[in-house]
Amino acid sequence: MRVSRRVFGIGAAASLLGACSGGMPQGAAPAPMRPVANPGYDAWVAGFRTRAAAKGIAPQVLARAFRGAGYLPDVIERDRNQTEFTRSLEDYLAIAASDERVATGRAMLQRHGALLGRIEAKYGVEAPVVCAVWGLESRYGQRRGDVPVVSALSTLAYDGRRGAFFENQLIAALKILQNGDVAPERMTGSWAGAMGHTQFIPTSYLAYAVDFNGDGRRDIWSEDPGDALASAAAYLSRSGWRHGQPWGLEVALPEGFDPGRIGRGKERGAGEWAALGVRPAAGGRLPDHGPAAVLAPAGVAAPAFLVFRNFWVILRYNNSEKYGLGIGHLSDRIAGGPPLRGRFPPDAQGMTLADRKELQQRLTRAGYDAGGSDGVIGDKTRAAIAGYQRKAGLPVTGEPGMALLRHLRR
Ligand SMILES: [Ca+2]
Repeated sequence: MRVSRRVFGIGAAASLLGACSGGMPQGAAPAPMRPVANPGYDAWVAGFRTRAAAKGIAPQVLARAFRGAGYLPDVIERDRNQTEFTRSLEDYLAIAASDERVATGRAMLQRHGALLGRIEAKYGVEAPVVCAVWGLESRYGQRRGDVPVVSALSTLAYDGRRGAFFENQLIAALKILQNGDVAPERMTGSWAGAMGHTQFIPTSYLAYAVDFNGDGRRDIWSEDPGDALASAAAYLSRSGWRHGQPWGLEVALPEGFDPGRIGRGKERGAGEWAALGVRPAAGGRLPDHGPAAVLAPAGVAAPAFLVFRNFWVILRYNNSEKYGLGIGHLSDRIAGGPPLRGRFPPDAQGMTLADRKELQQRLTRAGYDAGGSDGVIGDKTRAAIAGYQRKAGLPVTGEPGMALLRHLRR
């Protein structure tokens, strides 16, 4: 059964948003979502009960699942404001493979080495790759989500923007409850119903989740990450992952490389790419792992990648090239690899990543909370800029720029 999360469109996105120091206050967990009265929602639930019963959900399961459930306006608010789609590859990778996420990933690889080794032996997915999925999806279990899944999914199904999709997810969630894998009050997740350490949506859970520790329940919600990490490996394995093969690697494109050769569906062998002047960014010879595509999502003047079969397997988990590169690069870093060698060109404000980091560092030193210095300009950095501009008597725009950086350097 093929389960794509594309229609869903978040997956890593939700956790990345939460992890973005420049974009969100760090450490400050958002207030828990509370249901509000909504007669339209109540009428929808009444009709849904009939449809759910027709799909085999027992009345007592339905009754228990909806006890205390309700309409969550914050879920709709989140659904309408998904900035993740517009993040540049540079910002995305800066967040996905931040120093902190890499360091924690290396620590988790050590701490859970035995478990990850058993998972690799059973499913054939390398420990750093499973660790990277864990890191991107939930910050290694720190952001598993505390939104009640039945409330979230019923709110989105009632709202109707993608009503059929979310009603299907809601039915799947009720099947999970009916199976007895988890109690309703423990079935929490992201605002859009992605659950546990590896942020499975309910249909993915039904298709791929496994009971790795053998206690009779497929528990992806508990502190113990074993079932969840094995479930992610099972997902990749059944999507065609090949053990011992890399996802891809960063490459350097030759001067004048034809952009028409870039992208999925334009695969060539390593020898052909080498003949066209494509080289590993780290030097040496291109490895040969079968048909490979060149990707350069930020243009030929930015870091480029040669990707193999396993890259497209990652996209079965979450159908986004940025996500695939995020998982691939983070897994390489967790395994001890270096940062990207290529540089991204300056952004629309003429600033490089180094400029943006310096801006955040100088704002912090000047006493403003820029939300860290990851080089990603988010709400906190903009607020810090506005505060500095106000104090300095500059026009208050909240926008970064080289003139502002020069002002801070004085
Ligand atoms: Ca279990």
